[in-house]
This record gives sequence, structure tokens and C-alpha cells, in this order.
Amino acid sequence: MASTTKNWVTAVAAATWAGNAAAGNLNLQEPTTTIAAQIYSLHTYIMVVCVVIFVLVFGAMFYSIFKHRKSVGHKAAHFHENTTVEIIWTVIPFLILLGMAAPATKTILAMKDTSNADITIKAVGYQWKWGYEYVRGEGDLAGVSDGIQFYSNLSTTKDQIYDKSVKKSENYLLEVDNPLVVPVGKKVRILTTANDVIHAFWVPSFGVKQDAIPGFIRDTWFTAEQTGEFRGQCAELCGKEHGFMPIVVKVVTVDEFKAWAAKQAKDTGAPAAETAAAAPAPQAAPEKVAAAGGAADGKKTFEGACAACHMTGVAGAPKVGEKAAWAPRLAQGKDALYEHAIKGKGVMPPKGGNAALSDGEVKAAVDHMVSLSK
Ligand code: HEC
Ligand SMILES: [Cu+2]
Repeated sequence: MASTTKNWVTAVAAATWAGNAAAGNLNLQEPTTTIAAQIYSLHTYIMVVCVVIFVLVFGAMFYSIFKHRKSVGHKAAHFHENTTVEIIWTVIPFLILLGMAAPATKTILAMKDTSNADITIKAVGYQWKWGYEYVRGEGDLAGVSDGIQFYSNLSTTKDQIYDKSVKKSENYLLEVDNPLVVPVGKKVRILTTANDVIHAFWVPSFGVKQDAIPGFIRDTWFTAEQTGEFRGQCAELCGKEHGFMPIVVKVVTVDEFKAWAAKQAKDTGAPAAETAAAAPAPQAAPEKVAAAGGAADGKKTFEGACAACHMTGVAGAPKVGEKAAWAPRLAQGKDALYEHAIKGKGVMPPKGGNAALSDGEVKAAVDHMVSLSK
């Protein structure tokens, strides 16, 4: 339902800017959702209004200055309090503002309407990565992806960033290990918050940009209209590595999404409805992770969430590999270690301070630590 009155403006401007956009990306990114398309045409429309005003005002000004200058014999007129002029220069700008505010308000209201989502995902900003959690919700896809959670880390290698001689990858600084996966054609509600400092969730081609603030929940939404990969970034300025926490959204068909969700639930032990029903016992999934794929997954979790303390042994944390520190702990048995790691012990916060980790992931990390310390 793009506004027909200003479509021609958009078309004309888009045609003239297309060349620039392709060469140097001066314009907004190509919109891929209805909201982004509305934002795009609003931007174009308001830009055209501004250009017209600019040309008229400065045209009149320079014409007057040049044509009526003193050196060709003109004399300044003296007049005060011309009511007609004052009314005109109040009413015309007022009408121009109304003409811009009306369509803008319509789009802003649509952007804020997060009701009736098919799926709800919490995006949590961390220093310096995003964590995604598919929360239990209403809508078409309720139950399909409940409880899935994972981190999404920059996958561009450090040498590409710091070593000028290394060739940069195609999606340099815009690539991650685990993309956010969403179904096409479904309304996705994103709840944003942050764990430490303010971050901002921004996917330009979806027309989505929302601050992620510690202690607050804000929401935004999008309905992806085409499958594919879409890239965004943390748009927060203050902080040294916001530029290193990109957002990649992988849009897949609904069937692919269901298959992905079922597989995730199995891998991470998330209690998604389908797997829970299919599995012999509800607790089977996390145990399986700990027993089977534990070492590999655990290593990643350990490096991301536990190494900060357990690699160096700060503040009394038992250092991995140090047999003297670990022998008495190992003697307690694994279940005690799991419990202490999940619930916290002494100075050690529950799950090492990463509430977003599933029990299965923490257990896998403990397994990894134990295997290094035996
Ligand atoms: C903020 C620092 C910190 C982080 C992060 C941290 N730990 Fe710890 N951890 C500690 C400290 C301190 C202890 C010693 C607690 C005690 O013995 O009172 C400890 C103890 C442990 C123990 C031994 C528990 C026992 O029964 O004696 C395990 C297992 C463990 N941590 C696992 C983990 C895992 C897994 C993670 C990551 C998910 C993690 N830790 C993250 C500080 C940390
Ligand atoms: Cu950030």
C-alpha cells in the first residue's frame, strides 16, 4: 500500500540516483520489506521537498542580491508589518510540514506495531556479540522454536582486520558464525535488550533499527519478504568493538525453518515442543550433548564464557589444567561440578554470569574443563 501520490517522485528520484547508489552506495540500501520500502520512499520524497525549497529560497535570494544590487542603482525599500506576507510565510511552511509529517507518522505507527507476531526472538547485546533467544510466544509458529538460544560471533578473522597484507573476505566485518534464522513471510517480533552497555540492533534493508538497553526491553519487528541472507550491524557508537558485532539474518522457507528449529533443539537441548514430544525422555537432549558432542561444543562455550576466569585462575577460580586445584573437585563427581557451574558457587556466578547459556552448554563446558584437568 505504497502511497500513490508520491510514487512518481520516488520513481524519478530513484532513476536519477540509481547510478550513484550502485557505484558508491550514497542512497539507502535497497529495501526488502514493506516498512523499509515506505522508509525509502519517505526519504526520497522529503529529500525532493527539501531540494525544491532549497532551490526556490536560494534562487530568489541570489537573484535579488544580484539583480537589485546597489552598484546598478537600486535602493533598499523600507517596509514593516506587512500582515499578508506574515500570514503567507506562516501558512505555507505549516502546510509543507503537514505534508511531510502525515505520511511519516503513518509509517512510524506501522513500525511500532509489534502486535500479532508469528514468532518472537529476544536479541541481547553483549560486549561484543549478539545472543539470540527464541522465546515462547503466540502466533502461527508458537512452539516451533521455543527455547532455542545461541550466540552470534563475528567470523571475520583477526588477521584480516589488523594485517593490511591479508586479503579481506567478501563480507568483511559483516559475517558471523551463527546467523539469526527466521522464516520468510512471517511477522518476526524482536525484543532488544543488553547485558552490559547500550547496543543497537540494525538491519538496514529490513528498515529495522532499535537500541538495546541494559535493564529495558524494547521491541521492533519485520516480515522478511524474500529468502536469503541480510546483513546489519550493531549501530551503537560509544564502545570499542560495536563495529565487530554484526548481525546476519538468514531468511528461509517455513519448512526449512521448522527443520532447522528441530535440529537446534536436538543439538542444544532446548525444549522445543516437537523434539520434546519425539524424544524418549524430556531430559535426553542435554545429556546427549554432554556425553557425545560435548568436547567440541564445550570448548566453544568454555572459550566464550568461562575462560576469562578459568584460563588465568583469577579470584580463586580453579585454573584449567592445574591438577592440584582440580583433583579434589573432580573427586566430588561430575554431577556436583555441573550443579555448581549451573547454580554458581562462592565467587563464581551462576553459569559464569551468562544466563543465556542452556544447562546443556554449561555441562559441555564443564566436561571440556574436566578433560583438560584430569
Ligand atoms: C567470574 C569468574 C568465573 C567465570 C566467568 C566462571 N567461573 Fe567457574 N569458578 C569461578 C570461581 C571463583 C570458582 C571457585 C568457586 C569456589 O570453589 O568457591 C569456580 C569454580 C568452578 C567449578 C568448580 C566447582 C566446584 O564444585 O568446586 C566449575 C566446574 C566451574 N567453575 C565451571 C565454570 C563454567 C562451566 C564456566 C562457564 C560457563 C565458569 N565456570 C565461568 C569463577 C568463574
Ligand atoms: Cu554493540
